[in-house]
Amino acid sequence: MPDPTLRAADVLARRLYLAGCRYAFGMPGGEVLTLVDALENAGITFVLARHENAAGFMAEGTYHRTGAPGILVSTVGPGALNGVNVVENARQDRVPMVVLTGCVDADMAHTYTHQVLDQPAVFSAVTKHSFTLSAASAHVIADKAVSMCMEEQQGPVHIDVPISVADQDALGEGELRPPAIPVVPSDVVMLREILSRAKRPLIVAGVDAVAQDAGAEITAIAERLGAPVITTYKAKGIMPESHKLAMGGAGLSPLADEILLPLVAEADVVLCLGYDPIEMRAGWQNPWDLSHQTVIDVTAVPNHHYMHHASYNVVGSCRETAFALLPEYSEANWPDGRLAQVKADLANVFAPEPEWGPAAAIATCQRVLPPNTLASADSGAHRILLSQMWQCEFPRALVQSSGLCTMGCAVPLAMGQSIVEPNRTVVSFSGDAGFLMVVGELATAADLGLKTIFVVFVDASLALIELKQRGRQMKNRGVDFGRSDFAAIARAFGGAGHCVRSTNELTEALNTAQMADTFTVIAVEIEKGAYDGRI
Ligand SMILES: Cc1ncc(C[n+]2csc(CCOP(=O)(O)OP(=O)(O)O)c2C)c(N)n1
Ligand SMILES: [Mg+2]
Repeated sequence: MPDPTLRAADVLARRLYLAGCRYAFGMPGGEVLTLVDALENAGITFVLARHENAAGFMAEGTYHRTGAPGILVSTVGPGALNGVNVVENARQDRVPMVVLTGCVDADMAHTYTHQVLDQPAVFSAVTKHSFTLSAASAHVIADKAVSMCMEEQQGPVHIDVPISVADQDALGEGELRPPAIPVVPSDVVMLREILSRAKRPLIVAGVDAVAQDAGAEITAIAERLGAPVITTYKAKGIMPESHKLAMGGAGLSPLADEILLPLVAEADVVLCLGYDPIEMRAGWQNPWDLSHQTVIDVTAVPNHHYMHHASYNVVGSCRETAFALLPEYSEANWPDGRLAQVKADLANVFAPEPEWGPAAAIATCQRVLPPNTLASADSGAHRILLSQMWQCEFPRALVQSSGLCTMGCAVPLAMGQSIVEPNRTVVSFSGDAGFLMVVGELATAADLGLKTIFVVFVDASLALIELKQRGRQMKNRGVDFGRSDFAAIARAFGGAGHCVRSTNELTEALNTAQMADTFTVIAVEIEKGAYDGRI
């Protein structure tokens, strides 16, 4: 619960105290008076030095004897700049230091310039990270600053503190979240025991598991535990999706979340392997409750995302860790049929339309194209449906931009794969707007003699954005556009083109495309609003 008596500066000061800091050094100006007050209230002695640079070296001195980060306090403008030398020294000498500078409020900076300069830009160059304090996130910023400056390689972190923010009530949680416990190799035995004893273990795998090629290890540990595996879109296929323990991909579909998040909530132990929530929507912010669930997070890098927290955090190779964690026995005991039910529910909500539509088209492509097909997806409504439906039997079977979600990636991603494997079936799936962003690359496909199949979902709409606009009861503006003749465009660039409006026509077009000696564009004509209720 928020504590109404705490100012943002108090939250910051208390977190520094918890990190073991007992001294702060600097020279105050009017802009940091609240900060100095808060530090002293928290039990941190403020030492007045005669120059900010010397203050920074005194702070470093305390670090050498206590192990806690040094604290440097400088006021706006000249005070902040006087500290730059020692801050860069801390970066080069791996000294954990929290650098607090006063600054004018953002609104004021538009009409007031005295002593004002871009302090975050200055300190970004000489620190591991520069934050600007906000009242709502003071506890998060304080926690991140402390952990980031202490992580390897240790160094300085900067927090710019606007005058009025320091005084504002801290709106966020007054309590500080317990940090995940970093795990040392000897803890592996204890974690293996936790996994062995789990009654309902569950695995979440993400992009770093793919980058580290951890498919075999993940499949082995899932099978040993009888644990269902949910992946991000990037990690689809890390374990064959036809496997009875594979629950498919998740991330952007509220429909899938309705089925998968309850399963996560039922788990008693969650093992995250290379799972980076950068791909996930808001439903995956803190999807578990650490008061009664144990979460073991095996990550490539320390957690700076704060999308979720874990009970234990192993920073390192998820492949080697998964191998090391493989338990000898398992007490797992998911209720009979529960996992099969989840798979059935997912198949049901993402079932193809009986006649025609984007889901019927996706199902047809998967049925007709060979099992070793390489697919890519663009950004938009079609991509969410595709990612939920497309069954991947091996890693990288479906590639896409799911962290940044940029349009215009599917066509060139597919072309790059066709260049390396010219005789393999490679298919890209794009929306009509995303395809038009990169349509000129068809000329490159022609130059290179690629036989890539480009499927375009033609709905004359930025469907995903139109859905959101309608969902907010807003007028239809800037989301509709004309239908282009994509088959004719393909022919104009020297490829083959088909325009299809039924599963039969699509089947025929796919078969022809696989025998063609040029690239093929297949325009899948669908209605506006075709994704309603389907993603
Ligand atoms: C480069 C870029 N610009 C804008 C967006 C925002 N955006 C996400 S989906 C989308 C609509 C894409 O329309 P379309 O390619 O026709 O796909 P559909 O949603 O209709 O399936 C837009 C504009 C984005 N993700 N990337
Ligand atoms: Mg579209």
